[in-house]
Amino acid sequence: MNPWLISIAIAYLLGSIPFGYLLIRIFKKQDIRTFGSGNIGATNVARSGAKGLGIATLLLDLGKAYTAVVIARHIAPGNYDLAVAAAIAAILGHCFPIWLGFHGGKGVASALGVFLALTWPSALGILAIFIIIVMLTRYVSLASVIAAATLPVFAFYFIPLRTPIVIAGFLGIPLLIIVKHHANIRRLLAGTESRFGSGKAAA
Ligand code: NKO
Repeated sequence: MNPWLISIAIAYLLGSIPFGYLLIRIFKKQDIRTFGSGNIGATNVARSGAKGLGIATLLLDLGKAYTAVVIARHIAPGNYDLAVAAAIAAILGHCFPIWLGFHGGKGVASALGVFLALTWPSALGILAIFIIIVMLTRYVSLASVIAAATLPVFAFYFIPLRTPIVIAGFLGIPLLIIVKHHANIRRLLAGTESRFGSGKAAA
């Protein structure tokens, strides 16, 4: 079978596993999409009161995306374009999962996973920026948007390849994350975004 097809299919399917949704469904018998921001990501799972499940969601969403890229690299060693294509497919799976009517998460933890596998120094760079902004502002969404926006700066410094797929992945994934935060950005501008740990859940 074509290595591109199989890598992209595996990556999409792995990415589309909605861990936040599943953990809350299984352990709390609730639908996370009816709570807080309505997002299935780690932040909203933690916001719902399930701190441990929030951490589990972060690790599982990160891990599935990391694994998708590692599998692609095993299928076609040395083919960085194919690894980036698998990264894009994993993020699309997370953001648009077939199982939830294509209404998925915002891609933050998953993106950290794929970039750890593709260019770990860049991933550590955006993680540092993310942590600093959360500590300063307690807005996870603001930290996610700014970390996403700075990813291309790190990536184009650390990685040598400049093919169309690499450029599409390293610009397209951050762009998708920012677009997925459109409601958060509107709340940030209006001053109504909930701060992490405040107990307030913006709808
Ligand atoms: O519920 O809309 P919400 O307030 O939940 O959630 C907004 C939030 C959505 O994302 C998440 C995942 C949170 C993961 C938290 C820690 C992971 C460290 C992230 C490092 C930065 C990666 C940035 C992406 C780069 C392309 O935003």
